[in-house]
Amino acid sequence: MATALESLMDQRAHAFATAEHGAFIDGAEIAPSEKTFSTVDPATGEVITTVAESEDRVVDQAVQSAAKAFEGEWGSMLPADRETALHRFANLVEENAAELAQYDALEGGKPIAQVEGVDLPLAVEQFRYYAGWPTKIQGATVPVSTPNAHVYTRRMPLGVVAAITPWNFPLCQAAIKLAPALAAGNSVVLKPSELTSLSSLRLAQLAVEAGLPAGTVNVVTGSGAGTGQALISHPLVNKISFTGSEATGRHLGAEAGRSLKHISLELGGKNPNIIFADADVAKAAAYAATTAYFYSGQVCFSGSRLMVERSVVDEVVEAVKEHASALVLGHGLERASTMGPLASAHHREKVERYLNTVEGTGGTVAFGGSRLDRAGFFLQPTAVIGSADSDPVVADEIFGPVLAIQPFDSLEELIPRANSGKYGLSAGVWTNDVRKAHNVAQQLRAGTVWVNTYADYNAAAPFGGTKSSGLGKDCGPDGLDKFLESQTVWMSLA
Ligand code: TXE
Repeated sequence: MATALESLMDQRAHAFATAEHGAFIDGAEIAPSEKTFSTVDPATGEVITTVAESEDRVVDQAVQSAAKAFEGEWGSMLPADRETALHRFANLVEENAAELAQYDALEGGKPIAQVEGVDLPLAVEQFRYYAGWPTKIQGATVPVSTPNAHVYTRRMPLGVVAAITPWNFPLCQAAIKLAPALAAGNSVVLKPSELTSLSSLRLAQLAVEAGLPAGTVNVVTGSGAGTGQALISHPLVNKISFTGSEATGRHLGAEAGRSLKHISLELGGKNPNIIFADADVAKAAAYAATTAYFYSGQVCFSGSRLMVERSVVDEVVEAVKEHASALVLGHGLERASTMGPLASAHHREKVERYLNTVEGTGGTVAFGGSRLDRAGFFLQPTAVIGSADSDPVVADEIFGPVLAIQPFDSLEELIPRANSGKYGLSAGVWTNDVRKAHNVAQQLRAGTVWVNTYADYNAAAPFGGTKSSGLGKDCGPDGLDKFLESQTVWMSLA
């Protein structure tokens, strides 16, 4: 196994990936604690290495280190110097992109070409975009109706941020949290998913190399219930920034309520991608397939619910099937792969449980639905058709390569159906009628609507959900704002 991996990775990345790892605190990785867990290559099921399950005392050490940086060198750094440090950080992520990409391709089972082409540029873009902000964070003078008063506000960082990330975009999600949190002047303790620790640990090394003072970025590895829980309940943590499941998001929200911490949540989605008959159907179908199977459907804004005007359903299903059959399923580190495995054995079983409900509830598996006859947690690209809006395969976030296709007959019928789910993260609309496009976009309860495109993402454009998809936006000024708070100063001029 070691030999097979060796041939797929460069020497440096292989050595880092297969070394034992501990938490990263105060500028360096510490020796792994007594309690460790194994990380697994999802494309083979084999163990990659062991990583520390950071206990309460290690989490405390990381939070204390972040608090010290916030109250010390990092917190007092001039805005222009913070910008310079963040630009250096962005440059280092870019310079080390080829290495970083290997960690997410290995642990996440993601096709390496896609990690290099999508995740890494998005991560660099986050650091570059937010690196420009520190010198532009401004308060305001306030026109109060009080005689002889001069009132102004200052925008201030929150302090120590707990950043908790999932396994589907490990490096990218770390960047989406670190870049605005640091630009605002906070320090961070990052807890990556226990499935994907490597890129976050390497990112912390690059932060130090970029000149961020020790303790500004710390990483605690470990489980959600152990390490994660210790982090979110630590009294010195003032803000929780979370991306992950709805269930964990609700749990963290309750914890934030108990201890009065700031919180932002980017949770799941079941995103209606709507194709009208007057659209460029071939283009719409190609995008529909791409977004449904990209990273095996393990994307919060995956176009996992495809609603198609009835007259073009057959054409769309045929085109999606053709695209699916052209996908090359394989190890993330093999360049020919265009679709990888699911993230874990446990997760594949969950996806399969959804598939098992289809036939009993009136739906049909149009194609796919089986495991591959090989090691690893692979599942064929799959489509189901004919399931009702309330069926689990349509209503729930499956987070797998399972596209639920549903015909519709009229605009009047479509809107309430598309809005019927509990999520409201994103949606797609395909039509050549510009009035219809705007009308539908405005009626959809979704944080982002893409028209005649899908899944575009940029650090400058706010992204985040309504309803059960979360609280607060990533990206753009909104993404920065949630890491700041106002202080109001009243001064008497009498
Ligand atoms: O998520 P969890 P899981 C959805 C998707 C997927 C499902 C489960 O539907 O099938 O969630 O994935 C940490 N205190 N999304 O189980 O458990 C955990 O260690 C502190 C959508 O991986 O929410 C990890 O770092 N932290 C999503 C992170 O939370 C805790 C992306 C996410 O894990 C914790 C991923 C606790 N008590 C999954 N419990 C998206 N929005 O893109 C867990 N964690």
